[in-house]
Amino acid sequence: MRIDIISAAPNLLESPFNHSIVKRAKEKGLAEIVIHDLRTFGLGNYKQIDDTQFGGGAGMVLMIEPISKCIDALKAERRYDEIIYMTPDAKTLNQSTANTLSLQENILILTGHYKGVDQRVRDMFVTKEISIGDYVLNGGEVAALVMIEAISRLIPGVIGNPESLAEESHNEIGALEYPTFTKPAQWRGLTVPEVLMSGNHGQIAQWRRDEALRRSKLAE
Ligand code: 6GU
Repeated sequence: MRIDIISAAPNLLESPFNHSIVKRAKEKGLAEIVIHDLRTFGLGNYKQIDDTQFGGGAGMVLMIEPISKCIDALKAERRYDEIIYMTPDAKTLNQSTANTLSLQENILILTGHYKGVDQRVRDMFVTKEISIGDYVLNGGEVAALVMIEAISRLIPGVIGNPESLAEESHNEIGALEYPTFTKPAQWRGLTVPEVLMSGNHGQIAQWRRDEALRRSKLAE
């Protein structure tokens, strides 16, 4: 899978891609992530990328021309399955969306800054708009990182044991994960549920289902 990101703050993005699960996906040749500095496509000597909005009002708006130049150049190289605009005024990312995106070949992510982008960018280029929750971040970069981490670990082959994906929180049954324990069995008087040390796999599975459901109810 190839992920292109267009950003006005590219240095915010670089470090996380060289660590963690995203790094693993890159090293295995399963994900390629390319960051494009919007400023490179800026207008004039000052490489302008934003301007005040028509009609007045606070905040600068990212202009359509630098963005269109960048997107046109990328689209000339390959076909994109989705062109995603990260914005708080969109549908919230969930596990199902992450799953769908993890199966795509090429996605292009546009991260907004300041007061957003010229609406015509959204109308002309963007095929999907995604938020990561009901709060406002200063730019879409951190939101893009969150989404890319959620996607990367789902790309087939990135995680060694796919069972851990099927079992984890927020998969299709909607139940949260069951509680987990490791050694020591006793720690400052706190013990581990007896059933987990019983060796009875049927009872263990039943206990885990019950606990997962109990947690899901508590989280509702
Ligand atoms: Cl995608 N962008 C910004 N700027 N703020 C957000 C967001 C995105 N998702 C939640 N808050």
